[in-house]
Amino acid sequence: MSVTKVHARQIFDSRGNPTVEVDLYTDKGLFRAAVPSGASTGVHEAVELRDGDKANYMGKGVSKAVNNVNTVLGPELIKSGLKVTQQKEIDDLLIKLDGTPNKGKLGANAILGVSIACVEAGAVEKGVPVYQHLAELAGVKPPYVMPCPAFNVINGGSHAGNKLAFQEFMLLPTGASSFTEAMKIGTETYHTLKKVISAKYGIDAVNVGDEGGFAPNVSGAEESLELLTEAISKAGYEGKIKIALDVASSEFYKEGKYDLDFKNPNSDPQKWISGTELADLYLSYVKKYPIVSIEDPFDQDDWEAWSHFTKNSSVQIVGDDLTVTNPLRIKTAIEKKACNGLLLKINQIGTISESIQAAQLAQSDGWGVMVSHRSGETENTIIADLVVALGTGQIKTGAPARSERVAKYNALLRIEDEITDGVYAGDKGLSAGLTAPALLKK
Ligand code: 2PG
Ligand code: MG
Repeated sequence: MSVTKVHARQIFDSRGNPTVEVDLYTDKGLFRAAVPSGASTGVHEAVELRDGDKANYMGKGVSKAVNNVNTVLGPELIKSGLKVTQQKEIDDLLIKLDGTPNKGKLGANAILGVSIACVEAGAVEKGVPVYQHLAELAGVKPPYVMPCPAFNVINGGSHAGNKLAFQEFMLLPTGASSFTEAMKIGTETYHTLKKVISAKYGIDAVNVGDEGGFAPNVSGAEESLELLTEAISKAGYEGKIKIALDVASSEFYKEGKYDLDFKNPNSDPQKWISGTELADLYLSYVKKYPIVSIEDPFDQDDWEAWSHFTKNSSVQIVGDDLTVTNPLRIKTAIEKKACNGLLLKINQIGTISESIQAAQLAQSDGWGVMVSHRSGETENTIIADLVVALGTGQIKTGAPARSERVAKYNALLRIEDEITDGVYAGDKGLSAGLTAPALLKK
């Protein structure tokens, strides 16, 4: 069946900023999608169209993007007569209607809302779950792989009002036997961490950041890693939980150096460190702590530092701001051997078909692929379906707290409950340096 009506409106994300919601109708009913939004956005991401009118919503209104759905994308989609199951053709049409390389005319936020709503409608049209529809679109066959969750339990960087420069400290229950057990391990350790932090720093240190992780005023990464280690051991999960970092270092790259005190307006430029010094820090952490993955260790255009580090490290090195889910940037990263993991964010590229293409391009070079939320989220859970569909075995969608984060984890619990022949990824989705890009589907 084809689309009979499309209507977009402005709603709000988890940070209280406006975002786009799309209602799409077929004769099977209403299908609704909402679009997430980042804070530490890469400069090469597709354009999130904001009104820019400072008098309203601090310039963050999305009435233009909403209008683009209501007056261009929706009417043209209806006119095309495409069936909702023809996702690739639909996404190609949306891309063509925009006509720019970065979706700057109509907005990636407008386009993605329509793209997701079509996936939802397509699944119902076929009478299958969304993850199955997506797997069919991607050409991935069962058995389904349940991902290892990456719980972001300590928040820093641009996501928290503490001094910590590194943005995310994540717990990966790789030693669980199922996604359900991973949730048990993750939540118990999260609550244990809360006790550890409040005993050390007082109860005001357990306030949470944008992604539901704690945001204590620790002095730096090492102190955070110590807190994680203590919580893991107190919770009784030593060996079952590995650690991943998202440094989001583009946020503190200044004049060719890295400023670990970037939230201090009086930061001393003498103390900013080079890429090589930062790499040495990472290597010392990897030696001391069970770290298996480091995201955005260097600035989004500091290619040389990336290639050098990836060559010399034994853990998964994930491109986020570097690769922005964009096949062109991923190709360059493959050529330069800049990383061996992709962070997959659907709103960085703007359609579901291009997101699938990005994942498969990365996998073709043996990379790991971690499907990801944004720091500004909604109750939409499409990424839970997407990670199962792609079978990449890794998802990060915040701490196991705050409903916009837990909505995705809960969706995965439902999927695990439903599928009978699924397998839990554990650490098999992680690519590890040049040695073990263990693609689950191979
Ligand atoms: C990241 C994300 C999500 P943001 O850097 O990986 O955790 O943050 O959405 O702010 O870019
Ligand atoms: Mg990131």
